[in-house]
Formats: sequence, C-alpha cells, structure tokens
Amino acid sequence: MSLAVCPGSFDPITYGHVDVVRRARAMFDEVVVAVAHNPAKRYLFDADRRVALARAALADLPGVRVELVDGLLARYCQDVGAAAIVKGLRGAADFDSEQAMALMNRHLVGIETVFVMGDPTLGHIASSMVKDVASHGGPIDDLVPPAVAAALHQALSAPAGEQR
Ligand code: COD
Repeated sequence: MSLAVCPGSFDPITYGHVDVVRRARAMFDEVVVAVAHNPAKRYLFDADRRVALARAALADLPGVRVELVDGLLARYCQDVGAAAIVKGLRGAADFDSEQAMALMNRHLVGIETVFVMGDPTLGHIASSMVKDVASHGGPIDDLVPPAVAAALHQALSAPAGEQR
C-alpha cells in the first residue's frame, strides 16, 4: 500500500485543494490530508473546524482521510510511513515557496515531495482570496464546496471573536 500526505492550512479547503487531493489519490493507494499549522498565517477557522470542513469536502473520495497534524510535518510523514508528500502548484509563485519546504522536509527525514499541476481552471482559487470575496458578499459557490460556503457566510457575518 503506497501512502501519500497532502498537507496544507486548508483555511478553508477549496475546490483547488480537492483537485490536488484527487490527483494524489490517482497516484497513491491511500492519501492523508494533513491539516497543519503555517506560522506565517492567521486563521479564520480554528484547527478542528478546518479538519471538519475538509472531511465534509472529501467524504466521497475513498482512500482519503483527513488528520490534524500538530508539529513537524516531516516527522508525521515518517511516523505514518508515507512514501511522499504531494503538493499542488498554481504557478511560479507557488514553486518559490514550495521548493524551500520540499528541500527542508527531505533534509529532515529524506521524504520526497511530488508536485502536481492543478487544474488551470482552478488556478485562481486561493483560500485567502475566497475569504476576501466572501467578506465582500461576492459569489463563492464555484470556488468551495457547499459546507465551506455556508461556514464562510456564517463566520464572516458573525461578530468578531465568535468565528469558530
Ligand atoms: N490549485 C493547485 N494547488 C493549490 C491550489 C489550487 N487552486 N490552492 C492551493 N493549492 C496548494 C498549495 O500550493 C499548497 O501546495 C497546498 O495546496 C496547500 O495550500 P494551503 O495554502 O492550504 O497551505 P499552506 O501553504 O499554508 O501549508 C503550509 C504547511 C501547513 C503545509 C506548512 O507550513 C507545514 O508543513 N507546517 C507544519 C510544520 C512544519 O513541518 N514546518 C516546517 C515546514 S518545512
């Protein structure tokens, strides 16, 4: 059984992420979607909510499970016996940041990162931009799964401090 880990912040999961997970699942027997912490980001949704939304979005994909990863991603990959990390690329800007992470993860535990080019029709989708569009009342139904759209509408209309 080959296992891959698809890590990310998933704040929240988008159709771009779902596309990358589908592509990873086509290459590996099992895929763990690892909801991890990026210290460079401030999150709208707490970690448990990001996990729950990712589980709802990926529920129809057999061989895919979602886990919260608290700590070093490379160590988690080693612990679960992952053959590779799979990441999505939208373009050159993604590559610049992903290259450093891939090299660091390989340095730490020897794990390789496989990059997949996402669907170009989803290349404009980023969690940050979806939140921005939603916060201005723009349409997001083509960008995120229905449960995520509902959670965004609720979170962005809630008073500050109640966004769980
Ligand atoms: N099309 C294709 N790919 C996409 C799209 C899209 N529309 N949208 C997003 N992606 C890809 C991104 O390029 C990325 O590869 C992946 O999906 C996840 O994206 P995000 O934005 O949800 O997640 P990031 O980039 O914030 O995730 C960073 C991690 C949380 C993975 C990283 O910080 C990490 O590994 N943290 C754990 C602690 C650790 O080990 N730190 C050392 C890292 S070397």
